[in-house]
Amino acid sequence: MTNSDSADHTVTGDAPGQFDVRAPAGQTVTFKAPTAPGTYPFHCSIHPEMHGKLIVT
Ligand SMILES: [Cu+2]
Repeated sequence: MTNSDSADHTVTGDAPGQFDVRAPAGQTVTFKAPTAPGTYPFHCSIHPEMHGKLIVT
């Protein structure tokens, strides 16, 4: 994934141990996503008000 923002962010699964990757500002990083189909809510550990959903199909 690419962080196009000017601030660092993380993609951290809401459930402990799912996935947690730090994406520095302006950089592209990879992480190991869950393989089981489903919807995985995540947040940014730097900015806890930021939320998203990773959908594995
Ligand atoms: Cu953030």
